[in-house]
Formats: sequence, C-alpha cells, structure tokens
Amino acid sequence: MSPAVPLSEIKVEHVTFPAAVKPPASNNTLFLGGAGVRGLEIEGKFIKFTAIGVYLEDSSLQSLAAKWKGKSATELTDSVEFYGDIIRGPFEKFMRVTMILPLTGLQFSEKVAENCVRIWKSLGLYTDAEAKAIEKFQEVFKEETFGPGSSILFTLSSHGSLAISFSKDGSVPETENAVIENKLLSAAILESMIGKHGVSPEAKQSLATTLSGLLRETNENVN
Ligand code: HCC
Repeated sequence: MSPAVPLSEIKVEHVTFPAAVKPPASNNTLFLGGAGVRGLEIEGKFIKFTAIGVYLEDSSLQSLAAKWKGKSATELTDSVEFYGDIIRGPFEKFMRVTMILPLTGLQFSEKVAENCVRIWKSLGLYTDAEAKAIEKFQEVFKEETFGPGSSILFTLSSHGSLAISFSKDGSVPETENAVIENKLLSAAILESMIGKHGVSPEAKQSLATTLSGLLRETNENVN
C-alpha cells in the first residue's frame, strides 16, 4: 500500500523536509510523516534548537490502518498508543534532525542519552545491553560539531538496528557513519522525539495530521 495522496514537503523555520527520502542503510523510499521544531524554554524564552522530520516506510499505513483508520488528527494526537504503534511498528523509520542553532555532538548526544535512559527506566527496561548501546551512541557523536543547517540522520530498520549518519546540509548521504544493533535504542530515540514526553509536540501533531489523512485515503484500497 503506497501513500495514496500527493505528499508535500514541510517547512520548519528555514528548514525544508522533502516529501520523500531514500535513507542511508536502506533500499526503500520513505514518505514524510511529519515535522516540527524542537525547542527549549530558557529563562522564560522558547529557543528553537533543531527541526525534526519523521519519515515512514509505505507499509506503515497497512500496519496502522487496522487500529487507526478513520480517526481524526485530534484523536490520534491524544493517543499515546498511536505513537507507540509508530515507534514499535514493524516498518522502517527515518528521522532527520537539522540544526537551527549550532550544537556540539556532546551536547546533542547527552540530551538524547538522558531521554533514552529516562524512558528505559520508566519502562523497567534498562539492562547492560542498553547501557553499552548508549555508550556507543555517545562515542559516535563525541568528535562531531553541528553548525546551523547541518543534519543528524537516524535510520531505524524494521528489525531494530540503528544507522547514524551526518550531513553538512539538508542532503541525505548514501552511506551511514555508524550502526548500532539495539532495538530498544532505536525505539527510545524515536520515542524521545514523538513519545509521551516527546521533545517535539509539533512533529507529533504533524504526524497525526498526515496519517489521519493518509489512512482515510486507504479506505478504498485495502486488499
Ligand atoms: C531527541 C532528539 C533530538 C533532540 C533531543 C532529543 C534535540 C536536541 C536539542 O533533545 C538540543 C538542544 C539544546 C541542547 C542540547 C540538545 O534536537 O543544549 O531524542
């Protein structure tokens, strides 16, 4: 099942997310599910740090249709379970995080690691394997710096491996910089973006709007 409506790019601040992308470490073209800003409240001011785009494999629609077809964007936005089904669904996901402000690899990876560990602990899932995976994750970012417009790319395979790539602009490189084989880490990174306490409520909202529409369009096309 393919997205049956013409998809469009999404602009977040000055950052453009194209409607479709072929991620590194994947042979598929994924569609843009949603995008939004990730900001932080600093001294009473909302500072926009990054723009996050979430892409999904076409087969996600088939996978999500049974439970979520016919739901409004608002119903989807309000459902923790809906985002859980995206996060843990058996299809590829790809996320592009593009800098609005400069960040060091250390700053970025510490924030992500903090969120992942919090998620695991809340689920009672934090074992040695995850501690090692997050250590490896932080290692990958240690020497990197990210100027405005540069991107961090995450490809989550359907079996749960995580490919990490870097790009100096919005472009998507052919090959990945590192692969970490840890399904819980893959899930936690996406969860930290669009899960219950996800860092980008705007991306969550955008996903719900896109998917509500796309799932509606699948009505006539189910096998
Ligand atoms: C995630 C994915 C992306 C971010 C995140 C968690 C992110 C980080 C921005 O936090 C950021 C902003 C200010 C800092 C450090 C990081 O975009 O000092 O799962």
